[in-house]
Amino acid sequence: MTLPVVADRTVVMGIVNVTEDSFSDGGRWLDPDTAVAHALELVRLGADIIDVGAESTRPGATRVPADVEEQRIRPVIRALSAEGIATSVDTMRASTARAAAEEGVRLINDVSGGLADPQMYHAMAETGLPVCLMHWRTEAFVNASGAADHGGDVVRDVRETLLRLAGAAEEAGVARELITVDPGLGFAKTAADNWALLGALDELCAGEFPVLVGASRKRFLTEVRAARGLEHSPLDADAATAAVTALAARAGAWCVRVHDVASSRDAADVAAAWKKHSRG
Ligand code: PMM
Repeated sequence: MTLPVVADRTVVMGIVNVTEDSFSDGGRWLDPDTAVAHALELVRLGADIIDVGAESTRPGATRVPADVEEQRIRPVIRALSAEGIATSVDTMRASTARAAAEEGVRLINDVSGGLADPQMYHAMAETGLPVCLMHWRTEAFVNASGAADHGGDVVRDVRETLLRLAGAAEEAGVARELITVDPGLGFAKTAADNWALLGALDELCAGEFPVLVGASRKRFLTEVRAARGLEHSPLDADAATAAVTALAARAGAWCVRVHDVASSRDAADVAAAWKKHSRG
């Protein structure tokens, strides 16, 4: 299997959370048929790949049992694979990653960077699938609340930690060209941490591994409107998300993971056209 890429454009990953409690769309796509229909609509609007997750990491969330996670994920990935649609599985469990691989998934997206389950790197290697390793400095891998100590330099911490995680994955047998990384915006990070990471995205994207950016509807983006006294629910943050997509694309991000695919695909296309026509 090869890494999902689109020539000259940032890949747009559409989110389908088959969960009860994700922070912006919890419960809406819990029924497999509804989840599949939503995914098909995201593809129509321009998604290149659909990220299917069954476990929320919102503040206050608790872990979903492994069997429930697997039961939620299997029918959705199976149906999308049958339609020829590329999927990724958002999971911290090796067993769920293996189940998703059986259903034809094209990428394993682990927000724990392979640390939550000691079997994960082996599962990644065995499936031969591309992987995304996300930075999340935490002890428990339960929910993303709180702010971790990043040693006074969050960019350095993220860069060094991701290289270490990638090294561990490689050691377990994951091919280097199948490894992608993610700074983990909003995962035990303050708004200032998130902005510092976005401000350093050029630098992060110039590193050895393709970079995925997951800013969609996160709290630090809702704060842009809150600062002006406007409505600022997660759903109000899609324009800010699309702005991040355009800038992330410009910085060289491989992929953006978003809820509102239409606006981010527009942004990715604009960034691609801009780059194509830029002089020098
Ligand atoms: N964020 C969430 C879930 N999965 N995966 C990656 N690779 N990067 C992210 O930033 C990320 C993720 C939380 O957002 P959601 O609850 O809306 O899916």
